[in-house]
Amino acid sequence: MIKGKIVFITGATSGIGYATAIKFAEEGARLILSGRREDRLIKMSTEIKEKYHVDVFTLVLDVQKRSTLSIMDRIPTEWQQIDILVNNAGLAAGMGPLHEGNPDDWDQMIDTNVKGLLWMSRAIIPGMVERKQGHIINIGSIAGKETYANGNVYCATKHAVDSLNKAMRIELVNYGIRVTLIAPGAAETEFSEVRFKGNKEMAKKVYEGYMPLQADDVADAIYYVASRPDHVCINEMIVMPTAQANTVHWNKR
Ligand code: NDP
Ligand code: 8X3
Repeated sequence: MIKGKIVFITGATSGIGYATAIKFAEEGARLILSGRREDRLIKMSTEIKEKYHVDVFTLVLDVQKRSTLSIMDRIPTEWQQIDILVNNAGLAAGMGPLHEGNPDDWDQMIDTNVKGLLWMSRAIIPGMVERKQGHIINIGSIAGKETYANGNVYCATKHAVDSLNKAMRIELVNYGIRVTLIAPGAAETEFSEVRFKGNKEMAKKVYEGYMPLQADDVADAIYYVASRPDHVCINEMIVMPTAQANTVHWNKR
């Protein structure tokens, strides 16, 4: 039962995070939505409140910042009992061989995908431990299960998410807290536009010749794992486009 639960989604301003916010709003959750783009947060908060009549609290948050560790100080008391944390904020920056890589891109991916997830988890999980209740849903990737050419550092960050997901489950099992990894394949969001630094042509090519996942498909998977009975934990879910067998084999027209 999701109605009334407090769900904290990072990276809610776009793609999978945005679709997840809508999905949980449809089911009556109370939403804490965060991201760096305040204008988007304000717009989506207004729309969600009007359309779904649920409570929304927004937080402008750059998860790269170590100050994320004190995020609870920015959350009003009535919002502090977080039931579900969706560690979704993430990105790929650039694509190319490691020996030609841009260290600024590496910093951004490591600081967002790995350290951001750590700051968030360190800040939110203690409350769940105290209450002996909660669900952490980490958004990994097929890139955390396999490594593909020119994806080196992005793949490494998602492998780290995979590993941290396992660590959390082991360390939280005694507290009745569920931990789930959602590992999607190619999903058509702003992901590739971000990866290729705003180059829309290159981004479009990633999704040509087959039907990629849509953000809603991944949001459905997130909602599915969150809405199982309390005694059921889906440890991991790999969600792929039917046309993508793995990071190498595709059925493209
Ligand atoms: P989008 O680019 O559409 O969305 C990414 C979200 O992350 C945005 O809301 C963005 O918000 C947020 N974000 C990025 N950096 C930061 C930051 N430093 N602090 C806070 N928020 C941040 O991509 P997706 O929806 O596709 O990506 C969501 C997650 O899914 C990522 O972790 C990605 O790695 C993963 N994923 C994506 C796949 C795909 O093919 N699309 C496949 C597998 C996994 P803002 O810019 O406002 O901060
Ligand atoms: C995003 C999917 O295959 O482009 O995590 O790395 S992929």
